[in-house]
Amino acid sequence: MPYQRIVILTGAGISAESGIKTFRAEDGLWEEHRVEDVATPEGFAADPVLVQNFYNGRRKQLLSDAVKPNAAHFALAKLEQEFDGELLIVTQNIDNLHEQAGSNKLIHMHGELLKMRCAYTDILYPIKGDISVDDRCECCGMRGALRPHVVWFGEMPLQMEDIYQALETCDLFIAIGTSGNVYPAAGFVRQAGISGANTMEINLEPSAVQSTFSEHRYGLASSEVPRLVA
Ligand code: BJW
Repeated sequence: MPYQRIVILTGAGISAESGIKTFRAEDGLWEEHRVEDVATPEGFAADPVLVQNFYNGRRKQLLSDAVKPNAAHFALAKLEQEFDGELLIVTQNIDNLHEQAGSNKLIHMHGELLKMRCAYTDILYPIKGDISVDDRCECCGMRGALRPHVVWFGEMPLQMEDIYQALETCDLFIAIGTSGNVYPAAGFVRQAGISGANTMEINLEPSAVQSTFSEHRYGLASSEVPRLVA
């Protein structure tokens, strides 16, 4: 590969073939729930039971035997192992399928489904099962202090400094399975382009920011990603 520094942004589309719903498809998560109700701090404050149940359901699905990494996740893990230069995956997904496939250099910019966070101390806790609003937080002993470790609308995504630093020095940027509707992630291609990187979109269909990419490959992530890294 004629590249030294690669940044790969992944979105819900890469996990779709693993059985995890995307957000904006006709049968997507936002068809079943109003975004404002389950993915904003205001929604959580108004109805914490609804929000905890929404994430409990998604956690149960992620932990079920039916959900496994697919060929696209495995191809990226293989690329990381075999690539001589630096490779960073920035995922918007809160599932752990990249880790399960073997990727190590990974930033979860929108958080992680299998962690909770104390709203007062920011201490993180791994979780395996359901969380109830009545559960006590270990660090402060308060009920209702634990919230999903996810980034909701209006909140700052995680590790932004690390991400922008990588974007400023990368020579290839690839976005996989993301609709390009949510910022700041949708703006990463522009930043990478300014840095002089080649930019490639891999998606089922043109994204909202498709015109910003220099290359496009449209199809299933499980076919296009292994083909790219072969
Ligand atoms: C396949 C496939 C297959 C299917 N193979 N492909 C106006 C302008 C600009 C910004 C704003 C604005 N007004 C408000 C904002 C900011 C706001 C925002 O972007 N709003 C927009 C709606 C306009 N953003 C924020 O609030 C963010 N914070 C922020 O901006 O802080 C301030 C800041 C300032 C300066 C610098 C930095 C920050 C926070 C955003 C948090 C998003 N949170 C969620 C929920 C996370 C937890 C959870 O999972 O529940 O993150 S929302 C949801 O959308 C989730 C996703 O990560 C995110 C992106 O979705 P994604 O991955 O693109 O999924 P889909 O469903 O949209 O698309 C899937 C794609 O895959 C489709 O295109 C399919 O075709 C494709 N596909 N199957 C290949 N098999």
